[in-house]
Amino acid sequence: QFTISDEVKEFLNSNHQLLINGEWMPSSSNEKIEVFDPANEQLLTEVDSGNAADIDAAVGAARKALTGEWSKITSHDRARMLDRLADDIEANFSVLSEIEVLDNGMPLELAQYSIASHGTTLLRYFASWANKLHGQTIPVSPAGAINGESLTYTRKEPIGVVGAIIPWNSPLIFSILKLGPALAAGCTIVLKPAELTPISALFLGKLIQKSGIPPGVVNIVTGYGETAGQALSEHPGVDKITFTGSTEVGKKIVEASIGNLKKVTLELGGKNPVVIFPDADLEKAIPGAARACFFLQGQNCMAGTRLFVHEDIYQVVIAGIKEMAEAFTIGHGLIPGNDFGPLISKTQKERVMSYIGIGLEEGAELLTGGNSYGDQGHFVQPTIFSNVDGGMRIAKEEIFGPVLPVVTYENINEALDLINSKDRPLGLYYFGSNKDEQANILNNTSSGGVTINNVVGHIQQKDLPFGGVGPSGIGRYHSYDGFKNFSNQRAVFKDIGFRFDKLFETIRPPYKGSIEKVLKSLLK
Ligand code: TAP
Repeated sequence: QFTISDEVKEFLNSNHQLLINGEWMPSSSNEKIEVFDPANEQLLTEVDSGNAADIDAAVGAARKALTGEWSKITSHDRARMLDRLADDIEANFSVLSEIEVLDNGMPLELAQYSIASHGTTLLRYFASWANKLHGQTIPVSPAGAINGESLTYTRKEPIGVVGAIIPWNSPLIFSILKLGPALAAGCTIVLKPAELTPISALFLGKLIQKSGIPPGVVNIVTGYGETAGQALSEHPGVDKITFTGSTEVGKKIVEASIGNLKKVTLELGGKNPVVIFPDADLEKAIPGAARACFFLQGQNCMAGTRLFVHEDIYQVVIAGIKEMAEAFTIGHGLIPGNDFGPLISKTQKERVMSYIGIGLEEGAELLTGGNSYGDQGHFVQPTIFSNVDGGMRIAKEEIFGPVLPVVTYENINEALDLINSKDRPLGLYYFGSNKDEQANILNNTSSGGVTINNVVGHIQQKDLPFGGVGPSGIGRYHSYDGFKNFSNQRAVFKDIGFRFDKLFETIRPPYKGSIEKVLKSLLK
């Protein structure tokens, strides 16, 4: 019922190898990973399975490129190359969107929206920072200085070789988001896509080859997390890991990074609360809460998957969200009109179905959904549980699927208790108009970001720092903050001369005698 374009067919049928030092080469294991369309379980293609030896080769290439041709390219030219890459992504917009749908299962319109609104926009945004990596000029007054203050400076230098490990839920966007700031800052990179969705990164690799970015600056190693991902995190030649995925794997990455004390930026999971107050504009809050949960079938780190509704508006809200959940058209993302895709894999579907079973066992009331859908593909219906107690597992554990537990509360203190009953999430969504209550929520909760009366949220804004707190992450993405953490700040101090008598004026009498001899010999 849908067609795959000739260009995408040709790409899928091609030999997918690893991009190392600007060349496509086979993995040293010669093993392959099969890639399936999650909507119909058909084999799409196979990619090479990179292992530790391939990671080592890719890191070696990235290290060589870091101090080679790439280091001589000006920041203006780096910006130009990233802009060229964004142009090429836009020129291949329809092919890339189609690949993203086949690989991940998301509806075509969503793939198109995310590439346009998020992918290339952020790439161009980071390109625009490349030539603004300014250090500081700092007047310093060394003790004993005879020529006034020294105008000392700092310079921002690339942090080095970056290892990027990404999940399957928005594969193309995550590839772009990892490449953008690292390359803009002058780093080189080894990218490890998720084993379930490696295809768009490989297509991107072909565009990178055409962008003028020198060989070895971007290396792409497809492979399994426990082998390729682990080897990348442990590798002593990697200076920083930028990771998006589960909290569990995030912890493994921190452990693996200890060997050479890599810098680590982690965007992890969470069970993000959505709170609707009685004075909320329900025309916004109802579709907002439905989209917050069901966007990408709930497989989204920012998904609002715990809904807390004031008891006065509870019935209206759940009726509205039920209507929206039942209006989704489930099916293959390439069939026009379908707006609700499959889960990524059989394992993920089984996990979600088991949580639906847990919800029923816990005594929650199934308002809608609750079943898998169709006879092929990993579809699960949008599912809503009402009469949920905040302590139930479905209200506390991250399901990473289209399951929305709805809990009622009577007053703001109860709402705060519900929000805070789970460790700090990536995002918090708030619908309501009372300014005191807004302040109360902000002052008495903690999360990576907050979105008020909207669900598009802080994640979509290129200028806003995005990331988690506590178990939902370390460090920030997007914005200047997400860019500057790919640089080291190096202080350069220039001697401006000093005199002992001036220096000794600054030392208090009891210490003078004891340090005079040492200083004289050191500063002769
Ligand atoms: P993970 O299992 O954490 O996988 C993420 C990436 O890490 C994949 O490339 C995976 O490789 C790799 N990996 C697995 N084990 C590894 C190891 N020992 N060392 C290094 N890398 C390893 O997450 P997932 O299943 O893709 O996504 C689901 C979870 O990610 C959810 O909990 C969700 O909340 C979170 N998530 C968070 C965000 C943000 S923005 N915070 C975004 C998306 C997802 P393979 O897949 O190839 O094995």
